Amino acid sequence: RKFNVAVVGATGAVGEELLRVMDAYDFPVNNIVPLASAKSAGTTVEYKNKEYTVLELTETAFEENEVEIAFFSAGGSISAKFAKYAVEAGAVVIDNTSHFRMEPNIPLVVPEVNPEDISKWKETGIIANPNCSTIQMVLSLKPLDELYGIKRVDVSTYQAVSGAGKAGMEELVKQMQAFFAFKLDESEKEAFAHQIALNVIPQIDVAQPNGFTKEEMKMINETQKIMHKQMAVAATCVRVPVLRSHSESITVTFDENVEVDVDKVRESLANFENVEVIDDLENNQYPMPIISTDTDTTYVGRIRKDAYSNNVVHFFNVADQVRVGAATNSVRIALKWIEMENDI
Ligand code: 11C
Repeated sequence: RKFNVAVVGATGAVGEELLRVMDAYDFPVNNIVPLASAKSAGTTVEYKNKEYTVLELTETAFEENEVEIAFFSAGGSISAKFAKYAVEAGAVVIDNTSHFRMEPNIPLVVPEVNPEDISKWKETGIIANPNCSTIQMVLSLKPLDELYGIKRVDVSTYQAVSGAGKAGMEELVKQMQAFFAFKLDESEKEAFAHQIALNVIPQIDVAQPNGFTKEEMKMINETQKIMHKQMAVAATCVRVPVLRSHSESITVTFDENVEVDVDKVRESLANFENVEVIDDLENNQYPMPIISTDTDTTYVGRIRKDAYSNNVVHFFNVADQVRVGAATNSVRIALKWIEMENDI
């Protein structure tokens, strides 16, 4: 069975990647329906060497094109307004924005971690795709929670500019070009509050009343929802001048009586689906953004036991923000949904 698939936000960084990932995964496509704002309508996108004209996103576009699976990646306000029309047309919505994530009756899914939650899609017709920095973190937390039981997670992120879409990537490239032309002007910035070239910015998204940022609260709340566990999480999210892979330094505190065996930690991570361990410090081997970029794998390394507490382990992980953190996770959700709900 093949499906009519809409991509809302087809001309954005994630939309374009969705088409590439669907192609790579041989997604069962009957027809591609690329949808975007009136400004982008009429342009074309490519899927499997065939051109598709981008259509304007309207209330009736899903019904008119008999859409069965709708990927949304055009910002929260677009999902808020248009997801219901896709659902009314009979489609399952896989939403890559933060708009529906914390609604109790909407599943928030990383298929390797909580595939069982997909079955809840029937209640609303919507499945939410988590925030990119949450996805790569829970992919490494799940095997460790199964191994020992996690009590607390402390994470600092090093997030790529792709998290701010094409505009973020263009801003870094422009500022680097200006730097090498001796013309870098600190005032020339739009995507970020400060110059990002040759800098790091310890703020992603807006401030919250508790002193955390919205991005940090997403990592806390989404992790608890996906893991079905009220584990303590503290996050510090930082933007770095990297193009499209997020990195994370993670400290996990297990239940009090646990004695961490680093070999077992390494083995459980290495055996987990779509996670790969690169961990040979003496030979300078560890995960880095240049390794994960353009891959569908979350890489983990620098695994070490805490020097003071037996129940604490530290490690570093990286993953491609546009793929693992967005497009690939959405496609994996859709493939799991097809498998679970369509007896294929
Ligand atoms: C960033 N994590 O790196 C953000 C981008 O909730 O889907 C993704 C925002 C989201 O800037």
